[in-house]
Amino acid sequence: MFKKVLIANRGEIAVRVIRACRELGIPTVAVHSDVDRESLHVRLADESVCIGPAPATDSYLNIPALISAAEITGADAIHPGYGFLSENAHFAEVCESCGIKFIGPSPDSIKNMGDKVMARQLVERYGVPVLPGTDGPVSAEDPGLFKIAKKIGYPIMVKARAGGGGKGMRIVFEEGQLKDAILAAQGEAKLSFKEAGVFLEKYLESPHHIEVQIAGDMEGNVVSYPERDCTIQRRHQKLVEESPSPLVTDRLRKKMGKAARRAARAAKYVTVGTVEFLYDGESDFYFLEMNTRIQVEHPVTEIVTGIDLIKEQIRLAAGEELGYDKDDVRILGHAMECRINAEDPDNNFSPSPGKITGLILPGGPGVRVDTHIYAGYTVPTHYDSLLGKLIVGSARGRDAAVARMARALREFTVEGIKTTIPFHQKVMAHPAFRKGQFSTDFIDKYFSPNGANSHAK
Ligand code: MV4
Repeated sequence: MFKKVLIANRGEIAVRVIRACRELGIPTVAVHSDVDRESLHVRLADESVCIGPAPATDSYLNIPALISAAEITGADAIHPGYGFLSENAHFAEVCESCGIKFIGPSPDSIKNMGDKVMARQLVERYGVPVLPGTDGPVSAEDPGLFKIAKKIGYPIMVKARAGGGGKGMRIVFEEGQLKDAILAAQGEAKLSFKEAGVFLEKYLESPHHIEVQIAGDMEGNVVSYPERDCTIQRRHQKLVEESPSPLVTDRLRKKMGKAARRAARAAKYVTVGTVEFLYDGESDFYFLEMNTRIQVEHPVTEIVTGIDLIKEQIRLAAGEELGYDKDDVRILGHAMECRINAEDPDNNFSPSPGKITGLILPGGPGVRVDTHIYAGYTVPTHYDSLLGKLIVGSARGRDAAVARMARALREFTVEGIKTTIPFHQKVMAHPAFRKGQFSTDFIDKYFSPNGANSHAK
């Protein structure tokens, strides 16, 4: 096992990783930027190192500063959290070449899955269903373009090969829109990812976003966990996640689990990762992408299985064997997570940083809060707006979990800044949500741009 772990991240995930290390008996090193000196992860770690000024490019993305901090403190492993350098194959390579274990998959796994064209091809060869699409990048000038598109069939989605998070994507309903869409997606992809390549894929209308957590060890053993439903999103930001999905039957769960394990094998995956699928709501699902990191919503799976995924991740990175398989993993009830952001839901979810003057965290049966905030903490403007996650679980199923979430949201009080708590209360009260009847258009369909909800529509 590792002697000391450096956490190359901030916020709630840094706190979460420190907690797992503490329980494993591993000393921790926090790193922080100038403005994060008073952050909770700095207080909870055994040691801390300031790695630079507030902008992430100068601190949390500063590879030389991170490697120096690990060397100075004698850390033999780095946990990247999510975001920042967590899916950066170059960083994983630098760690490796410095004799520091990157707590994540190999640089090759990260590279292969980061390229959405390669990922599609790789998993398809392992028998994972993918939507009809191109095997490589396309150009607006390609003389065979319309023929290729016709064969896929409209509507078509143009997607960035370096994509993810909804950037560099365009929907095309007819031939006349195709070239402009390719050019626009290429421009956006170039700006966002410094890589202009785009590919075509059949567009699936009003799908469900279902993802399957997987884990793999160095012996090639893989396991899949029950799915998470992440269909409730706004502009590609997930807002509510739950497990199991209200839509997924036992039969479908088995099929998706098998497909996810195949994708994990295709990537030669070690540690924990996630296979994302689009589900048509009837009988078919398709590989979307693989996330080669721990995700924000991992606690939903932890609550519904009783397995600590961060501990699993660290253990597997250290070379330990998985020691169990899919049939050993049980669904213990229903779990749900609401992301609590420093955003004003009545003002188009605009950022709301500032000082938290008062704070009451919810508690009681089946309630977990993963957060780095405290009364007196100032939310900086420089980073994402996630304040924390409210996670609930109930052995009695989805209705009980929704009731528990609504109860916990009522208790949750953050003073001094605006948060998404009132928005989540409206979601929990919404009849369609309560019935589990929603697809990716839920927010647009039921919540008007200013945040006022309408049950009438
Ligand atoms: C799609 C799709 C429909 N068809 N691909 C959104 C984020 C990015 N990872 C991929 N996304 C989508 N890809 C095909 N072929 C619809 C989406 C999509 C979406 C997916 C899941 C949850 C919410 C969404 C909102 C808009 C679009």
